[in-house]
Amino acid sequence: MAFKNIFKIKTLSTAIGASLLCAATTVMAQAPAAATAPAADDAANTMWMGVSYYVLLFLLLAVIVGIVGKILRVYDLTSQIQGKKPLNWNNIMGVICMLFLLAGLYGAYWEFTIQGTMSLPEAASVHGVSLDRMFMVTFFITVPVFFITQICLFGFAFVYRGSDKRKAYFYPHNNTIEKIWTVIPAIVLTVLVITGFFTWKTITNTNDVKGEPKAIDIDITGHQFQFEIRYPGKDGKLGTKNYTLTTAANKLGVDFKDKNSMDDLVADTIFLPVNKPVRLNIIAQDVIHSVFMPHFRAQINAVPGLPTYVKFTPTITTEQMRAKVEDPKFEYLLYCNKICGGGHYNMQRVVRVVTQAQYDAWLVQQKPYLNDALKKELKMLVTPADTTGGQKKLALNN
Ligand SMILES: [Cu+2]
Repeated sequence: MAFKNIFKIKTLSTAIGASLLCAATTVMAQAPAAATAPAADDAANTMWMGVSYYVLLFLLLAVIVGIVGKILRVYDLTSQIQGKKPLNWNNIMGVICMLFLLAGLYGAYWEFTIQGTMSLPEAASVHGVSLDRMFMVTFFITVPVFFITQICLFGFAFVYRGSDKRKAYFYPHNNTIEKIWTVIPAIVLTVLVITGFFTWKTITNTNDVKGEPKAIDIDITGHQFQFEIRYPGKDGKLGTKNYTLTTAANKLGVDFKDKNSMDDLVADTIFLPVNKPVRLNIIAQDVIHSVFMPHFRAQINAVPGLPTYVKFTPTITTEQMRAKVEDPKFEYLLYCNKICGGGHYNMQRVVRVVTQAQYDAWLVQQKPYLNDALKKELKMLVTPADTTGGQKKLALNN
């Protein structure tokens, strides 16, 4: 359908009718829901009404633009019939281009000043600093290019708009210009991509590096709607898991045939010693979740059946960051950022970066994964009847 047909009277009335129907349905659907819905649903309702509001506003704006166009056309034709000078569409289009440029530049300024203040505080991990550096380099290269090209594009459309006083100069080709705008972006992009590749390589290499301290392994298991946290015990090694061993007491399916599992610990909060490498061993039990720690500039999916890893070294303690952001209640957080179901919004754990001494003191207070209920289930508890035989009964994993 040609664009001009959109404004045919039949199409226009159909669009208005559909919009009114949509508005009425939305309002009617929301009214009883809002009256009965618990407070937690209010945000979702408001959001939904917000979307309908903006869609309708856009349609209204489109209709207004269409009507103004029609009025101008009618005015133009009437003027021509009356023998008056017709409208100068070149001027109108030139002014529209200039207004669009000014509105766009103000929008970009607003983005930088208002949205910019909402950006994250400084990176709190070693690799986060190099990621931020890459971001800033890309930003300082692309932003001037953005402003120059937009100003030239719309500025030229305005300054050199069609006029009876001058004739357009036919300038079909210039090899030098072609070379400049091909070679310079190619070089810049190659440098950015190669730098990015090496940074990415160091981030995704989760193995321990020779000569550097061994990473602390922490087990993170995502399920609807929480992350379970398991720390290695004194041996510093996490025991293996096997999903077929999952029971009510053995929620993570830890395999106790592996001796390393015996002293593993469970925690509610993730404590990390500052300046020590940490490796998160990640998996999901139901749907895809994601382990997202924006302050450490780290994110990786938690996938059922596919272990993923993320290794990083925190560099700023929670206390130091509280002072930096001037918020005594600041906490680093680990969020799920995959929309994984109804309780997704609340799927998070506090991450606290502390000194080595604070970490050691905290770790000894954590409860063992192998608790009494699990020992009972695995028939590892020694009952008086067992002791008479002088042998401990140990039936692992049934
Ligand atoms: Cu999730």
